[in-house]
Amino acid sequence: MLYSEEIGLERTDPKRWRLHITPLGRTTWEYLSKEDSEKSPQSEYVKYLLETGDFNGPKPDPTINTPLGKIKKGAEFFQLLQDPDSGIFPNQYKGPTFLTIGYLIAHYYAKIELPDGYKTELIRFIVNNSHPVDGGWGLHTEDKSTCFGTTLGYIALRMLGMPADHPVCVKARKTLHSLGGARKNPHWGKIWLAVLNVYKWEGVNPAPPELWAMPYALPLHPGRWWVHTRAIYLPVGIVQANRIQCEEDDLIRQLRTEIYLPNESYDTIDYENNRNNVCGVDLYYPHTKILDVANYFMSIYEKHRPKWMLNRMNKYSYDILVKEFENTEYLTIAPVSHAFAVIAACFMEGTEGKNFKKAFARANDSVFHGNQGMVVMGTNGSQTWDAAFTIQIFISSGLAELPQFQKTVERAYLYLVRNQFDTECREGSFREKRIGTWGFSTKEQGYTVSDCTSEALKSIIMVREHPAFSHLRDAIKDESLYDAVEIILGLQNVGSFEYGSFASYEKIKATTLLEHLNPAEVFNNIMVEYPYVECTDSSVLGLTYFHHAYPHYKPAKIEKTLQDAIDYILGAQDEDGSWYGSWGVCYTYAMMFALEALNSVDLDYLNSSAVRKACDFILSKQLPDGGWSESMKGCETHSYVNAEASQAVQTSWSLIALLMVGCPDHKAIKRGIKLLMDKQAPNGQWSYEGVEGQFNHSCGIEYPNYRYLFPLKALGLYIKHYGDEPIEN
Ligand code: LAN
Repeated sequence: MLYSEEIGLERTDPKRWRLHITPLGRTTWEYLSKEDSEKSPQSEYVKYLLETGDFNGPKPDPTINTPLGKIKKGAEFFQLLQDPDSGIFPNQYKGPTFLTIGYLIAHYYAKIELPDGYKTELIRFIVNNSHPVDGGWGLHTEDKSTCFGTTLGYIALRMLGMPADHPVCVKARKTLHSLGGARKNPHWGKIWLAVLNVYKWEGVNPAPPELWAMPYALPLHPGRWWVHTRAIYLPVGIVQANRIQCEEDDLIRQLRTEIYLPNESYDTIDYENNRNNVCGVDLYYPHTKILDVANYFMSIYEKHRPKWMLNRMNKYSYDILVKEFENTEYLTIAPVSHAFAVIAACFMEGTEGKNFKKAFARANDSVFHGNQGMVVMGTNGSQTWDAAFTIQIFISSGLAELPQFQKTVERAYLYLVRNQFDTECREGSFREKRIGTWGFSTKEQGYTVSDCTSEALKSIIMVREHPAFSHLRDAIKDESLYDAVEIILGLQNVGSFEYGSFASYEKIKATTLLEHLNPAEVFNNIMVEYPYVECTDSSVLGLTYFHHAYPHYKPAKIEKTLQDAIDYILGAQDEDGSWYGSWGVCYTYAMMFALEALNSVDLDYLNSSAVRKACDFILSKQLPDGGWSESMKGCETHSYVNAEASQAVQTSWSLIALLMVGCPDHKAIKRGIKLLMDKQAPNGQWSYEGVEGQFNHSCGIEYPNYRYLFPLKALGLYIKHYGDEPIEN
């Protein structure tokens, strides 16, 4: 039973929610009136997502005992989660707890009410994800309570209308006080507190917009930072330099008395001396002395910045922000930057301003409903990424041969075709060429991701080469694939320590020494791009597929790129045979990608000692029940840490890795397959067992479609190697 139900919290009627989806994959939730909801039926995937109780899953069949039987049942289930019109698999891409606050403060600042039903469901989500023991919140939903998470969770509940004497608030406040009170927030927390007008700007380390006006040649220029950090600090610069704050009202006055320790008072806190005062529990990555010195000088400068300079900097950085709006259909890269950008636009243009209105209209794109309630997600979805894996896995596991599964592939393919970028970014927005590539979610969001492009490219080639889909071959032209390839080739890093690798969104543009200036305190590796082994693996896969399909297209260049990438991957392998994964949990995730990439250039168990070492590592982690299970703790500690019990996703990743490279330990593999099959419910469903993804070494994020997709892939590979024999005890 959900905690919100246990304590009798109000909820909306799940049957009245509808999910609107555009052909470009934009998702927005609407709560209909009772009459309207009776007129329009709810789609199956919404019933599933909200657990309304009347989801018509496939007919359960407890007699299935072959891998192929399980694959078909699993695919039958998964198909129902696809929106037939757009081809996407909408899902609540949840985990981070620091995103809803921006959405709420942006509304509060602009004085605009939330849509119907949202408040009730946002409250439910926060309450359902509070820590079961102390009632606080962490950085992500499976974390221990932190000052950052608890402050933001508490304030969000209060802004959403929960009274301070509600038992949930009383408990959370107690935890917040035990963590030192709101004064102990890390940088991003302090910024939000200051914008809400419950903390003073003197107590926030500066992020001046002037940085943008420096010459680009300087390695420090924000245009060289990691795209997310850059996109956040651009509007933050405006918000902070202008000391933007919500108008004081009763709630704000009350919050000022609630979030600090009982013996502290909002008016007497020495804000300046609290700039670097961060709760020990939160402090993953304490900032450096260099940053302290830089902050010291920047804050002196800020105090004396002349008005004319401020106006000039406002204009200068707002011009760049407007370009970011235009490049992303007003979404900006993700919800943190979006909330700050909406506030900056409101300040610069007012609520009648054209850019403000357009940006505000996008506020609900990342808000997603689920059975636990509503939450602001890490991005506006995972549409492209999921579509690409669906295609690949439906084809590789043989499902695409069967007529009843072909529509799923077709729809996902057409989604990818529609969502390839076909315009360039505005001049002067510090963005690279993007025509021909794909992002993680939608075309509208507009940010090229190296591996998303490569996985999409690979999927498209797979469909075009498959006889069942010959009628769709011309939905995309060869030239459009060449565009993608050109950009992938250009994304390979050539610097000395990362030679041959691929980063996430762009080529590495500045030294990692910039990490010394990372002000965030709760995330590592956010200042610049880094080489990522998974991104490199996917790039290898995209390029090898392309190279086989188009052997005459720049073969020498592609072969050289592949060779360098493979050398990078081999060089990045740890002594014990493992690879550290940055975007999934953790070693298991990276091992799967790495071994598939190595296999695509014909390295396998027999001919490669690196592969054998990797297989030994994986086998050494198999649990007595035949499965695998890695905990997200290892992401922080950079070591393999077991989770409590075997998980279908982790087991699939390990099996895929072993099967890809022909690991000969049939017995071990078969035990894993057996566990995977046993975990499937008779109607084809696999249940959630633990967080699958992560970012910046500290934050967990769920990928709800992984538990359907990767088991299908593992089972499909098993059949290829060992046939479709029944697997009994
Ligand atoms: C994602 C999600 C997808 C992910 C993969 C494609 C899986 C990866 O291989 C490349 C990086 C990428 C695109 C990625 C980057 C960082 C994101 C956007 C996220 C983990 C989802 C949320 C996160 C974003 C930065 C959250 C906001 C927080 C900050 C620290 C800025």
